[in-house]
Amino acid sequence: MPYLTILRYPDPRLYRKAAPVPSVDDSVRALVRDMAETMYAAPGVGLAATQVDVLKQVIVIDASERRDRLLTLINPVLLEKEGTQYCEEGCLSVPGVYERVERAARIKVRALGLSGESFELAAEEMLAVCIQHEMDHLEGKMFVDYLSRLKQTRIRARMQKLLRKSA
Ligand code: K2U
Ligand code: ZN
Repeated sequence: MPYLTILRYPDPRLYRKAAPVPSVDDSVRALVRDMAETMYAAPGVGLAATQVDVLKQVIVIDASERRDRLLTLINPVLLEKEGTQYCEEGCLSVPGVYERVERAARIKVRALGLSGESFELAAEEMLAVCIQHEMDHLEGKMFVDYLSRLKQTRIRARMQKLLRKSA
């Protein structure tokens, strides 16, 4: 399967909410495979299905050093969050933009894995940031939405200029 196309901010499709996956079947596993290939090639640390124009609650993440530990979260639910941390974030849908965002320091999530099994995961530091970032994507929320209006305006103009250049 060729790499999936990643939607670019401020594409309105990035602001849609993803629907729960009714059953983790082969089509969902094929989507995960294609998303993972697209994420590794970008390269990125995570990718949400919304970013590839698929409104399913599916996230792939690989925050490992050797890029060999793929984490798949299907229908993720945030169970607990604690503390705060500030981390410089980027987004494959907003290339070249890195800004500090406040996130919960520690989280616990419940999700389904590739076999449809339910699991719980406690995360902190970068993994917690990435999971919150990707779960926002499933809600149709972008990390730039946490920034000032002025910064959002400047980033929007920069992305539209980038789009005109590549057209
Ligand atoms: O959602 C995405 O576009 C993937 C992000 C995930 C991410 C967001 C914030 C912090 C870490 C990961 C991309 O991986 S953006 C590239 C990146 C990688 C590491 C750190 C910052 C940005
Ligand atoms: Zn993102």
